[in-house]
Amino acid sequence: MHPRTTITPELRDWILTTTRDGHSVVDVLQLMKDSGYDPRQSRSMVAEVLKLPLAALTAQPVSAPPRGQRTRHPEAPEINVDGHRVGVSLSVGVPSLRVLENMLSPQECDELIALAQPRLTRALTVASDGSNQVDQRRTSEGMFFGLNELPLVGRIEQRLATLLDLPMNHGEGLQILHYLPGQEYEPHFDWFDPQQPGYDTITAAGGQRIASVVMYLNTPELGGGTAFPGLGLTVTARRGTAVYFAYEGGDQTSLHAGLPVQRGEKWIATKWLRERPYRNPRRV
Ligand SMILES: O=C(O)CCC(=O)C(=O)O
Repeated sequence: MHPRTTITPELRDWILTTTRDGHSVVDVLQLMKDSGYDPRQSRSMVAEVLKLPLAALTAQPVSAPPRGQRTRHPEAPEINVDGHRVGVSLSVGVPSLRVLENMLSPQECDELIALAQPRLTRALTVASDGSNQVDQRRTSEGMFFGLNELPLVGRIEQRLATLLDLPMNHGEGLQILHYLPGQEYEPHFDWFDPQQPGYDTITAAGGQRIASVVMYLNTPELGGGTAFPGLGLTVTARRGTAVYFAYEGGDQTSLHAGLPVQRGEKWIATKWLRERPYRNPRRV
């Protein structure tokens, strides 16, 4: 027997809407846990609302998946993602890193650049208090698309979601960056430092970042690769290719940098993925 629970109409609606929106039962249980619900009671309530046998939920992990395994790390040399063929040309174990060929078609790259160009402003970084700041370490220009803002953006977001087995709404809006000669992004981590005062604000929606995908929209004439100093690895920026890497907060191996462009220009689209569904009210 499991404990008797009272399910309010609001909670019933929320469970139904959240699962219909594409969240897994594990997500729902985690969100309830984050809101202070007792995990045993949550399982009973979700089982009742979704008319599932309680045993099916008890068998599921209620806590987050093991470190570094929240996204699927693509393994096969070539993967058919909803009719689009993505190749894996390089794999690293720690951090989990893949170089993905043909992540975007040449047309998709050109369209993203054309759409972003009129909306570019100086790229910012997230300050320790959670605000956005101008930062000498990041000298490019950029812009954000809202989640699923345009059919093209939604199609790319869905491709990433399928490839990495993570619902689309765990992604922050797609960011486009433009670098000119000499511009760069000095070595940094994409995860947020739990010791920083703004950590709770930054992670209130979506939790910690868990993976990044940097997609190259053009091929700079020289320079502009993405370097991983701890691995002695530089991923060459080539149109349509991407580098995906997964990490946990505090993971030192994911240190990376956008190297200075030496000749030509560099365009990238970056997707940051969160541990839970993310929605930025300012951008979506
Ligand atoms: O420009 C690059 O190659 C890397 C970009 C990057 O690290 C970022 O946007 O977080």
